[in-house]
Amino acid sequence: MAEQESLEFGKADFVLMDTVSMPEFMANLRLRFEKGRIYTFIGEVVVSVNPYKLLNIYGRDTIEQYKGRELYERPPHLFAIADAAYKAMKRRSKDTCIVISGESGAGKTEASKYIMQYIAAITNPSQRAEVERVKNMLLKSNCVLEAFGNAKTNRNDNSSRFGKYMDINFDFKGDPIGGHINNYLLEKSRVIVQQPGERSFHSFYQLLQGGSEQMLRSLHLQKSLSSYNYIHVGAQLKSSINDAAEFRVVADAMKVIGFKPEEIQTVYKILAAILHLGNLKFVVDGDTPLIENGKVVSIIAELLSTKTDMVEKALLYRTVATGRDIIDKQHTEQEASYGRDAFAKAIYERLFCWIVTRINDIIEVKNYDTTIHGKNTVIGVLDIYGFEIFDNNSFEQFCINYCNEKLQQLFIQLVLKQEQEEYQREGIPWKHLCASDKILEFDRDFRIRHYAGDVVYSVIGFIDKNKDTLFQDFKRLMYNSSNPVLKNMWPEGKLSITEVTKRPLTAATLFKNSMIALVDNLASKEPYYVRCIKPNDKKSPQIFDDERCRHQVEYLGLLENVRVRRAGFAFRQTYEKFLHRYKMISEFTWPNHDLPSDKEAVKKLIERCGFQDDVAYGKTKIFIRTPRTLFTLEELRAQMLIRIVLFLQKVWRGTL
Ligand code: AOV
Ligand code: MG
Repeated sequence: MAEQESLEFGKADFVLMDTVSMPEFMANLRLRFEKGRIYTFIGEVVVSVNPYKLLNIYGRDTIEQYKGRELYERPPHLFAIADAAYKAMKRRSKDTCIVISGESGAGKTEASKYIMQYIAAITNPSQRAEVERVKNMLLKSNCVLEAFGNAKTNRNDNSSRFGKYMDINFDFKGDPIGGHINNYLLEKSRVIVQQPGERSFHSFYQLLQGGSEQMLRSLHLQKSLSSYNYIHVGAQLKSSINDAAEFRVVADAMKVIGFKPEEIQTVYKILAAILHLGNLKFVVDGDTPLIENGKVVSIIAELLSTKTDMVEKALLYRTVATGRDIIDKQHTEQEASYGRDAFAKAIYERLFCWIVTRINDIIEVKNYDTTIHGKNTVIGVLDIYGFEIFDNNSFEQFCINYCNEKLQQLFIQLVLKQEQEEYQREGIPWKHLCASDKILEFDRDFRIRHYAGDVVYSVIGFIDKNKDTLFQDFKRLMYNSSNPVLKNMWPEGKLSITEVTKRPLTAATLFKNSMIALVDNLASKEPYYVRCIKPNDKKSPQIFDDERCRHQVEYLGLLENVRVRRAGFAFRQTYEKFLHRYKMISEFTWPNHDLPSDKEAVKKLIERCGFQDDVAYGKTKIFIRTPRTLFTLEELRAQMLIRIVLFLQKVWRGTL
């Protein structure tokens, strides 16, 4: 049980509810939210409600309170979970992972950043320069990835449009020595079009608002956002983020991480080339499409370090092999527009993947010899795009929601499995419990009953996005760029038309495979969970929308989680810690016991209080079934402490 805060803040652990019911769960969640207590435990799971305001609970003093403490010793907090994952990794050399889930805007990304800050703050006490460097890079990589992978959506002003799994590697001392990022399917369609009220990726606005006049001039850009077709929908939106200031922060971060000046320059050139591509117009002359604004083609060619006529050719023709002949087939206007957009999306996606690869090159563990230094262990932090339902849901929402579906299944499996394993380890019999499995149902109009709600998917563009065709000509164009940074991003452009025979896997297949690998990876580690809840749809710190919250509690399976936890034993503690807290209750254990083991002493204490039917004795831990027993123990302890204090006062005054 979490250290008891005053009851006015509600129950710090849902397993301590008097009855496991939705009304009681919601009343506790609401009370805690209103009192600014946004975190609550369910055993070892942290439930978090987005406060939508800055809370003074992440500072150095709070970090100190959690450092090295057991999960239950302090009030619920992300830091308690981070510390538990860190301790398991350090003490037991276990690879652990922290899985953060919840719907879009529920607070996953913020949670992942606080967790990383915590880990950075509690490690490297000896201030080794190399470890400090690694920590700094791990933290700095976040803002670069957010600039290129996050965007304002109607659900969240800083919505992650890619999935991120980050491993942090630790040496035998428990200090970070490197890391690795896996990124999952970026929502690249956003590069060319956004829904009303949404923006493209932050990076475009940052460049236009924050780039110096001289830089913009060299990129042939002007500050006015609405001049660019690809971003004009979101151009008028007021952002809660200061794009110009962020531009400088991101540029600085790229420098600190170790991006070379020519690499940073290429990043800006690619962004500019994409904006210009969006302004390209095709006109039809007879059957032949032509480019209306030829000047733009030469700007794109200059930015991508290639030739104008080659860009033009790639936009208007595609090379096809018919038998032994190779011919240039002219596009229709529709094909040319499709090709242009596919190219813009592809170069942005390639840029994003390249940024991740570069960060990985730099932060990857180097020169670590396990034969000398011992095992190198890992904590993984998963922050993925949350479940989302928009007015118009397409292929991207399908993938995002599929991903959340997989994670939910994993949660159900692992929470049960973990509980089962703990009992087996401790030699306590386990009764099998069924969690309510939620299975996908398809009916014909692409309505899918997800665990978090029904979603209707629009079929328009679905197949195209899944096929994700990019004409080979664009790949060759990029491979032949005289800018080596760009060329390196497109190695497959090396292949000639006759060598490209294999049909590429569809986007959905690639995504599915990456999700299977992710789930296998998570399942091989010891998991810790943060379950995030969004209190309202207005981004307001004041509103606790009962209906919205209840829905999330339902689909996240939190009530089942409490039941699983309580069906077994609500509370467990090592014998040593248990005695430390309760030994004053019994004359057999106070001030010290003379029994052969702590386990025997705990048995004696429990029998003395008459709770023997409500507990089980594991190998190293005592398990208590009902919270009532725990409360009574707490009450007895409090009474004894008062008596001890009174006794000591009398001794002190000499009145005994
Ligand atoms: P998400 O990661 O879960 O959504 P975020 O972590 O981006 O959601 O949170 C959304 C916004 O809520 C943030 O930009 C903050 O303004 C606010 N917020 C979240 N957590 C906190 C906190 N602990 N303290 C203060 N404000 C917070 V998505 O990426 O859309 O699924 O794909
Ligand atoms: Mg996010």
